[in-house]
Amino acid sequence: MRVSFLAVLALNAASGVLAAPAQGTTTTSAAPEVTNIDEISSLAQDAYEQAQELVENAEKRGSTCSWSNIRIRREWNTLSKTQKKSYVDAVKCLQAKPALTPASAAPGAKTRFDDFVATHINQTLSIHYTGNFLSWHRYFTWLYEEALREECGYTGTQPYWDWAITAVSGVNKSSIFDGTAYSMGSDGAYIAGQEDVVLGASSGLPPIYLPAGSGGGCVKTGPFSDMSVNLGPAALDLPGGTSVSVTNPLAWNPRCLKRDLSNAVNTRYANATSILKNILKPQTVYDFQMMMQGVPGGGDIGIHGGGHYSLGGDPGRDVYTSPGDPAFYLHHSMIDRVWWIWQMLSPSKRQYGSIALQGTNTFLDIPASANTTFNDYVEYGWAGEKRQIKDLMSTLDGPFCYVYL
Ligand SMILES: *[C@@H]1O[C@H](CO)[C@@H](O)[C@H](O)[C@H]1NC(C)=O
Ligand SMILES: *[C@@H]1O[C@H](CO)[C@@H](O)[C@H](O)[C@H]1NC(C)=O
Ligand SMILES: *[C@@H]1O[C@H](CO)[C@@H](O)[C@H](O)[C@H]1NC(C)=O
Ligand SMILES: *[C@@H]1O[C@H](CO)[C@@H](O)[C@H](O)[C@H]1NC(C)=O
Ligand SMILES: [Cu+2]
Repeated sequence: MRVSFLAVLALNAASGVLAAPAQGTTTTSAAPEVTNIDEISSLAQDAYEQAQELVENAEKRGSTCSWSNIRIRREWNTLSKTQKKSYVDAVKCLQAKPALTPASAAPGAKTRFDDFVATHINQTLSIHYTGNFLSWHRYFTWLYEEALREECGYTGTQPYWDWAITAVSGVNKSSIFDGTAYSMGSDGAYIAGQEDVVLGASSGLPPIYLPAGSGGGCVKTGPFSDMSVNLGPAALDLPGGTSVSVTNPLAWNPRCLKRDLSNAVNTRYANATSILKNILKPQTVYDFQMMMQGVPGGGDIGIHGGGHYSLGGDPGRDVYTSPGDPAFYLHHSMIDRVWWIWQMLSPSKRQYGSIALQGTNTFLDIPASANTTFNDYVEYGWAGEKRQIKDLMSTLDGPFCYVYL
């Protein structure tokens, strides 16, 4: 049985497994959300320097990752028009290539882009609120970047969407979504009078109300206005507190890409203060990944939920099908960047120590499952090769050689 995101959370909270987090101090002024951007930049700069030192030391021991061949992932707004266009063109190329997934496994997977969506749908309940949440998505995003490069001739790196910036400037005013040829496509067509999205409406927890955004309909202009979303929905939250799912989310269900960019959701949940808190407060990866995804009953959807729900629309608000919106990868690259900054504050402990990998193999441990270990494999169906988690803990080792700027 498929259950909606918050319904699963409710189940667990009712069992009392998770305690609600202590509420942080709240502020009515927007000022910290601006000044904390500088604080994050400074931590990101420290992480960059720490990574440089690690790479130089590893190089002396014969590592192939060196500062001369390292890939640097950059924030979308810092790319030139040519770079933005070449990223978008590569994504469109992936969407034009046939799927590797056989129809017997996922009849709705029509394109190479869909291979990634199908595998995410297939594994949703064993890759979120699990011990492998961060490593699974790190390698998923990297496999996608590799596919763009190896199969579509892209020579750049995976860009990221810095929600701290759009929390202040407005996500619907960002150049990521301005609808030009140099964007990830526009907002959805405006639908007036949309009700709030209500998370956890049918659970025992206090519901979370998310204001609808400035779109709601099909993406109007830009590269993905003609895109076909082929898979899902599996648990799509809609304004008004309802949700939709089809019987088989791996079946073919072609429809337009919808967005509902919500400045309010971005500003409330994925602002510089919440990002900074997520980097500085948690001392174990368990606390880090729980804060990031939102502790059930804690009244906060975390910066991970904040990014997803500020994108909104279909499949943006569907935890299973969310990679069906190509902006997913800019969001998850930022998630990975926050993890990387957190790891670089204490690299040996936070990449390989006992606090670096915690959690079990099932969504909120329902049903109860074994603890995730470094030797466990993460799998990707037809999107790419499986890998052991121990190879995915550092962005400078195993298959990886990248940093964020
Ligand atoms: C962006 O969203 C705000 C509401 O947060 C709205 O007032 C504004 O008109 C929107 N701008 C665009 C360009 O859609
Ligand atoms: C920014 O995030 C913090 C922490 O999550 C939250 O308390 C605050 O209300 C948010 N700021 C705004 C302007 O919503
Ligand atoms: C799983 O991890 C938890 C918390 O880190 C620990 O208390 C527990 O003993 C572990 N269980 C097993 C079977 O190793
Ligand atoms: C879904 O997962 C199952 C079990 O691991 C696997 O056999 C199947 O091929 C996967 N399907 C897709 C579309 O990835
Ligand atoms: Cu995911």
